[in-house]
Amino acid sequence: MKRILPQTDIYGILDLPLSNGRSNVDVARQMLDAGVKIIQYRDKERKMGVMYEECKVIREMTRQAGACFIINDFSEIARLVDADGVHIGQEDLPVAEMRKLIGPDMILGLSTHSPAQADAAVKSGVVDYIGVGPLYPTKTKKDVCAAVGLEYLDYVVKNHKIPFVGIGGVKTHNIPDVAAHGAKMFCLVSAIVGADDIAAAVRDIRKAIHG
Ligand code: 3NM
Repeated sequence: MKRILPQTDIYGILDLPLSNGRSNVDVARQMLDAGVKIIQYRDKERKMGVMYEECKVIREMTRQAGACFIINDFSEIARLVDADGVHIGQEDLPVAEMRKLIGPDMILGLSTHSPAQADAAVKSGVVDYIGVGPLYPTKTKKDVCAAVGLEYLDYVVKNHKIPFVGIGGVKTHNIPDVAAHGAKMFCLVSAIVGADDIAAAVRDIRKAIHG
């Protein structure tokens, strides 16, 4: 059956180097306990075997919590652990090829950084949601372009119906601006995984989103 990205306010992404010494499993546990309903496993450095073992555990945790589990880049791990989807970037495999690898039912997400990339993602017919960013400067993603600003968000809101998540330098204090430009789903990486108290950070973020 086709899997669907939940309509939810916070899209969580794991990032080990920013997690203050806590493991991905530990951070995922705290995010799930705080009620985060989408978790993406994103690791650019470690060995496949390590990632696989962690993803197996996080898959089980997300399933029990009724949360969606997305894996960045590694479709083979996603298939092996039965993740709900895969997220890729502009320089990864073409989305049509990735769709062939993961089959029709898994969720496919794509990072986009410009109107042309959003148009292409929608036109492909195989992408289920897009990342829209980086809205503000960020150091979390190493190879990403400079901040694209809220104009790009405006373009997506005005021209496309595809689900999207606003990302990149989003913090509690700028959420009202991002929301005012039409975002409904927000991804904050360092602001969540780097927080001393993840539950409190998620509560504050929700207050900023919902007023
Ligand atoms: N993707 P932080 S920006 C993973 O624009 C990622 O596609 C981006 O981290 C994109 O909330 C980003 O710490 C990192 O700024 C976002």
